[in-house]
Amino acid sequence: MRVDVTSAFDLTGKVALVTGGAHGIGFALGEALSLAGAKIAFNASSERSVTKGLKNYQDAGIAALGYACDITDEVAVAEMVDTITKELGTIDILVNNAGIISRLPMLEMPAADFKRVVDVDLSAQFIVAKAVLPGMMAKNAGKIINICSMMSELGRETVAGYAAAKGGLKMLTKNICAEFGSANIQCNGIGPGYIATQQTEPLRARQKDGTRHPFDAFILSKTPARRWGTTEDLQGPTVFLASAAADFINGHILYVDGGILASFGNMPGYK
Ligand code: NAP
Ligand code: GCO
Repeated sequence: MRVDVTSAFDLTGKVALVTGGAHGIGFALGEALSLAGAKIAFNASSERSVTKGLKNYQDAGIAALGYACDITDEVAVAEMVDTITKELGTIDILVNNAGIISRLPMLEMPAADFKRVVDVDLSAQFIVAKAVLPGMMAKNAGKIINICSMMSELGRETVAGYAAAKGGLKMLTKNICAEFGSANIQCNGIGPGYIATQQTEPLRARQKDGTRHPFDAFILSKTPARRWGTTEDLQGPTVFLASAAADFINGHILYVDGGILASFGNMPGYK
């Protein structure tokens, strides 16, 4: 049977929830899913951020609905999902995007820091997925996309909690695949490379002497594309994984990284 490739990417009639969707990567993914036809519900950690996010969607001509809750709060998440279901319908697509990072040498990192990052970047993704799965099971269809990271595969100095969480998120993705694939629910991950957002601003910041943070040159040297990624680079891959075109893809982490994971870098001086 020939696949109608034009309609395979159409998300018309679908309800998508994007956590952390007020700005940054989450906003870009909500925008993309909306452009593919989905109705957008986005989450943010506060009403203030929801208000900012609503303006961002409005400026983009998108009629999104915003819901404030701390995604580590299981009761609040259940209430948010219930409200979205009543106002928009059963959630068909979940993008588990919200996340934080703490950058400190491990010996200086309080255990509370480590725990909070794991709580938000891993445990909360479990909480939100667990809240939306019953609705997906009732429809015998659903898409969960977990936003992973280079740190789902690699470590680096100062990000112990973040790497532990994102590594765990890769395995949670595979576990949801294993446990719910028979209910026609596909759970995959997107692993962005280094993307120019608020979260990575400190790694690109101008120094007192006018040069950029040394990390900027480091990342450009490690990225075969020789550039930082943009949030737009993540839009097509997300629509793809949220669509019927990816119905037989499950438990996969799609790295959108300009080639970082494929290369351990070139000799100094090589372009
Ligand atoms: P960002 O600009 O810092 O945005 C993070 C979002 O998460 C914010 O919207 C924030 O909500 C939300 N959030 C944080 N804690 C929350 C909580 N407890 N409850 C609800 N929402 C919460 O980061 P970003 O660069 O867009 O990154 C988004 C995702 O991509 C994160 O999971 C990050 O780890 C991942 N990622 C980023 C990169 C990169 O290079 N930027 C690369 C790979 C993966 P508020 O708006 O309310 O603050
Ligand atoms: C860092 C960065 C990275 C990116 C991203 C890379 O401090 O190394 O913040 O962790 O956010 O996760 O994929």
